Amino acid sequence: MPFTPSPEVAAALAEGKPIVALESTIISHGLPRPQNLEVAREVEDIVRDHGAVPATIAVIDGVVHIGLTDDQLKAIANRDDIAKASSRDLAIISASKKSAATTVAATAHLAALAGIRVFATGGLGGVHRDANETFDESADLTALSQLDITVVCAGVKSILDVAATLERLETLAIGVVGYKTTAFPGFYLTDSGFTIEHRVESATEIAQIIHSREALKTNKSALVVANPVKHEMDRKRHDAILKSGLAGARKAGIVGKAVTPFLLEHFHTASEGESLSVNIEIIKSNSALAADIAVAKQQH
Ligand code: PSU
Ligand code: MN
Repeated sequence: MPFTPSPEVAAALAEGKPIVALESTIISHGLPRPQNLEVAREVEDIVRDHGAVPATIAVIDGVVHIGLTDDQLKAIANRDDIAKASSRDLAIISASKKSAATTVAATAHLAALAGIRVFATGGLGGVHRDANETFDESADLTALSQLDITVVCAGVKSILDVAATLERLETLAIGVVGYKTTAFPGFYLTDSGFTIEHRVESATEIAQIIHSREALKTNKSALVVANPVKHEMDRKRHDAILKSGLAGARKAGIVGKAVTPFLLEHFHTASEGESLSVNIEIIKSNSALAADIAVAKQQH
């Protein structure tokens, strides 16, 4: 096997039990210490409480782990040598026996490799606001255009160009449904100002869509379930922090994969924790819904 499942995940794979993949970049590069470890543990418990098995994915000392022990979760949360790996980095990190947290792109790739079809994250990567100059578009989008997986997220991060990202999702044949909404969520904000065509009301309905994707063979690309956060950030504050963050990133010459962690960290500091608690609520709520979908999918 090209990966090492945790005992819990190995048993679930063997018995065909519902499993939810969880990404680790959020833990290493998206949330500050010590909350990152607390949240990583809580999210796994939420998945278990909803009847599914959590599979947090990461590469540690060259080994691809699908499902982490508590010591491995600690390593991802606290070690200083944890890189941020997208799909293109996986083989390089693994062959050189290094360690990395996995982005949405890399986590989705490894989850699909292990046969896990439901995945929870915070917010997807997408097209950055100045992409016409920088060409900065997250590899999350291209990865999801090639994988049979359902990703639960709070839309795309509000630091991005949401309109452009929605256009790219359409081009890449990545399906989008709104969970109890037709307003596309904006991560920290409940409504990004853009509409989605398809609204779903329940995990069962999403499970039916997953089966229909398989029957119609439109499952070569991912399905995005957009789940809006209930308690959004103060909008004025959000917009002001975003503006100063974008200017700060430009001034500091932040480029490439450092952009997203820089902006998230700026939000958490400048909002004095408001964005952090919204981010945590997002991850928890998405994990609960992903578990419900994984369970409903098994019952059909
Ligand atoms: N959602 C969060 N926090 C995060 C991320 C998502 O709430 O840190 C991460 C995901 O791993 C996603 C990555 O894949 O940000 C996108 O990074 P980039 O824009 O460099 O592709
Ligand atoms: Mn990027």
